[in-house]
Amino acid sequence: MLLSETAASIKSMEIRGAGRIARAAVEALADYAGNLDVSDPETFKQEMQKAADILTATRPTAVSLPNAVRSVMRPLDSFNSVEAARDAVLARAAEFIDHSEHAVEWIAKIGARHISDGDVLLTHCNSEAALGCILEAHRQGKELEVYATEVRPRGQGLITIRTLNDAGIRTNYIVDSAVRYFINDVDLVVVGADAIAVNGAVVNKIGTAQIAHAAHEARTNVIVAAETYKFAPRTILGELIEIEERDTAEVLPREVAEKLPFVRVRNPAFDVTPAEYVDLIVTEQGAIPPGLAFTVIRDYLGWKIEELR
Ligand code: RUB
Repeated sequence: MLLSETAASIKSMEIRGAGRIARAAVEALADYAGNLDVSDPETFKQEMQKAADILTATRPTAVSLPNAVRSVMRPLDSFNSVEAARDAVLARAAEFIDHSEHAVEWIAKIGARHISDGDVLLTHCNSEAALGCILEAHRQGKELEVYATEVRPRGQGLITIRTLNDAGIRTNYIVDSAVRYFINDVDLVVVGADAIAVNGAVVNKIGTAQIAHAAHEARTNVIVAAETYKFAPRTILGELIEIEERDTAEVLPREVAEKLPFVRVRNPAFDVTPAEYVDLIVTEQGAIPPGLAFTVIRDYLGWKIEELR
């Protein structure tokens, strides 16, 4: 069944990156809705909610996931037949996937405007949106060089350098801790996001905050490429974004850790970059300073403070 397979693949990171996670979850929900054999709309809604809960529990930090699920589930309250509810879910799912794919293309076009001919860029982790900007700038004929980090412990930098290499972009592959050593050679940092809080703070792969700090110190600009569905509505209420801590065996093999009883291995997958270290957030609706995060949550995600009380 696509639902449990997708949930397992997201959890194991076979499907990863906030945008891809959101699209895979929506596809799984649509498939589940298409095959759900129940006769009354209330049961349909309850079963869909259970499926949605399974998907949203897979990775807690990527806000794209609950935002995507919510946008597909939203029409379910207003139908009194299973067929109508099913059609609505399928239509919303198709709409979300189409929007998401176009959003990445728009972000690439808008982001590329902020990349100049001759720029040396630095990117961290493997972000479809961030790489989209770099690839688009390259397609436009801008001469670029990129520093790409390794991304301990899961090594997503390898996916990034393969993509950059395939595009023929001159790339330097460095360990995460070499960022400050090279930061003065870098003109612009381009990263993605798993979540953006109402105050403009950006949650992305662990290490992003250190990179942004080094960039801030070196007066190197930092741009974040993120679809509007990565903005976290519930941060309006002061809710914090949960940072996923993954299996410690990703960092240190269990047989080594077992012999070190006084050592506790920690493995947070994401960190929070304060808004003051971010110069621009490139969304599919345009590039905004982080201070305008609330307007995205209100105008594009449709969340109003008065409805959240
Ligand atoms: C991926 C990561 C990416 C964002 C944005 O972390 O931090 O920078 O998800 O990616 P992980 P995209 O590998 O743990 O999923 O732009 O592709 O949505």
